Amino acid sequence: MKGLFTALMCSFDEKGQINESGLREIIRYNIDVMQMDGLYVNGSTGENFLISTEQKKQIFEIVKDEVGDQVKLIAQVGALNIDEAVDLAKFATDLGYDAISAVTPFYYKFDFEEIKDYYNTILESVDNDLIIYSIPALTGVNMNLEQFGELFENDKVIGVKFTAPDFFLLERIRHYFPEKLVYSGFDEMMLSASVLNVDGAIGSTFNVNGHRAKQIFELAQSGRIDEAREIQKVTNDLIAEILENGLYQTIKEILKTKGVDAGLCRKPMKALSSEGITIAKHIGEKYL
Ligand code: MN9
Repeated sequence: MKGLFTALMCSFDEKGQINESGLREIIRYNIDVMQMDGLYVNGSTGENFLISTEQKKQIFEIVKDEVGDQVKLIAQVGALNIDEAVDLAKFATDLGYDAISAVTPFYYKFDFEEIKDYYNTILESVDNDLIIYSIPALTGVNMNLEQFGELFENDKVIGVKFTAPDFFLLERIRHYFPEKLVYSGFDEMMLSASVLNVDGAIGSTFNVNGHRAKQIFELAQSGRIDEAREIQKVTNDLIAEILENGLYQTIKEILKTKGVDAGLCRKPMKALSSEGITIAKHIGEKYL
């Protein structure tokens, strides 16, 4: 389960329905061209919080069908409706997903006991390993070292997708829990996380920039930091331009220039203007 996982995108049509052939093309591109070690399915980048339970299941099915056992698969099942989270966890486990992952429950400012109960409820219902998805900037949920430690006491909690700029906490987690899997979640901070010996990374920009991401990770692992920094610099020039133009929309537009039918984003995410499309194409030509 170590290595680089693409935070998989999904192709949607103008009506917001899943474009199955487009989704399959995104998957193939990530495996065959980007050479990713695995896919993280139905995370933020997959627009998970904008789609129905049925669509989530459909995506889990299509991905497993396309991938088989070619690369590792992680199913993000977290949801505010705990019954839905359990249902999705069972569904993905039955399909053969290598692990599940669940975002910390958000919106209602749950206390830690409630967060722990949420994870235990999901874990008691399935025979699968779980990776915590921590992304405080979007969820408002900040867990400290002791709280991560408490969740890690359950052997089925095998790791964390750490999407935060808190390198003090990341280093402490790495130090105290060497047996757990720690994934870097912010692509623009990947080198800093890699230096702290994370086991892998999960990222949206790997859909198009997977080669550089892999170089950064491997160079950092072999201690070639100067070279890794150069590649992180170019990567961050790219990410800055992508963020400026609209994160997921721009990645999809770049995928289209590679012949991948990445489709549109779901509402309320807006479509790129014609100027935005031109900018996206230029970004792709310049960096990819
Ligand atoms: O899953 C992604 N997080 C979100 C990881 O999209 C919320 C990251 O890959 C970011 O998209 C990326 C750009 O900030 O680092």
